[in-house]
Amino acid sequence: MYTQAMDTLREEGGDKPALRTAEEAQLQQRFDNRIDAGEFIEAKDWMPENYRKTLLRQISQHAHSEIVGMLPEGNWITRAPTLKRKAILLAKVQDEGGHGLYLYAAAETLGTSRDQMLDALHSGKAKYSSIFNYPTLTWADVGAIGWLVDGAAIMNQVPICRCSFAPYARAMVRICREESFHQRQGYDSLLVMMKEGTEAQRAMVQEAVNRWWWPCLMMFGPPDDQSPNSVQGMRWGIKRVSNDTLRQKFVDAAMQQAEVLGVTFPDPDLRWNEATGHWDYGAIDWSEFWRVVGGEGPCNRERLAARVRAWEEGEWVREAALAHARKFDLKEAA
Ligand code: BYC
Repeated sequence: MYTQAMDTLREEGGDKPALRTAEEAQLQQRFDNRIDAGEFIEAKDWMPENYRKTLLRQISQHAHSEIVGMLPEGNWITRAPTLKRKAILLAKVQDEGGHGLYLYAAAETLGTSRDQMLDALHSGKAKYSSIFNYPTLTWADVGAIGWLVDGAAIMNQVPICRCSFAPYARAMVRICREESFHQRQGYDSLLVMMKEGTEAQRAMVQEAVNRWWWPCLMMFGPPDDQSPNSVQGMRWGIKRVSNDTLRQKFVDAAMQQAEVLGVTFPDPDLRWNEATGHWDYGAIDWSEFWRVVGGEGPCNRERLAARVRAWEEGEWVREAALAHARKFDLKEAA
């Protein structure tokens, strides 16, 4: 049932498919059967090279998103309005760092080291989510990120808990549990401002929601018919639900929550569709999405520079940790 089109072996430098050995063909068949049966693949199991590459592409991008995602909210830790909000924000940003580490560890099981992945991020080769290239201008942005960005992240990530690659699926179970609290804290923070705040605070919330809405819809990736990786990703059980389906589920859920909150979304075409049972929404500006993904978003340079600076300034910490580990090993060996 699963096409082998993407993982046909090619002779070095040529475009003629190389012949598979009988053993490789058998391994491939076993792998396909296991995917068909909905079994999980473990790191030590045989897998086609393109399955490994696809997973590495997605998991490293996901891990980088978590650690770059610490930056926009991290900017507000020193300016949180109360001790309670500061403690919540500190814990949330720290959780994102932890999520990055679970994911780097899952990617390492596929044979790429964390240093290699970080090199790719710092040199600008590796992608991370478009959403983190937008600025956090006011305190309401922190709530809007929690509600909308984490809300979109959960919508996308819950199906990954059933991803066919077990180390990624296991990491996602832990991540999703924490993400749901992240989303709730964001919603709660906005709710307090909307229900108990001043007129200026309500206006600040609405303004933040206006800025985050469209970029959040873009988080799910290009439309299904323009998503080059979807078909194979779904066949391999890496991706369980399509970009457009998840985007629609997100819009439907967000509309209900917006009503309770008392905010609107900046889209005159949002309309309940009796026939489909979903909210219709307006056209997404995909040229903006590709600009941001291509490095030309409002904060791409700032985010990358902050990551590189943190890496360089943290060198002495890595060296000290290694020296400590070496000393510990020597003591153990003595
Ligand atoms: N940003 O064929 P497609 C979070 C790229 S939230 C940048 O549909 P695929 C957090 C895509 O990589 C975010 N690039 O790809 C929340 C591909 O380029 P390459 C992290 C994007 O993989 C709060 C090209 O466009 N979540 O962590 O089938 C605080 C064509 O796309 C984006 C994840 O990463 C984008 N938004 O589907 C802190 C979830 N969308 O790679 C942290 C895991 C698409 O061929 N990832 N592209 O050069 C996924 O589920 C999938 O990779 C995607 C894309 C749905 C994102």
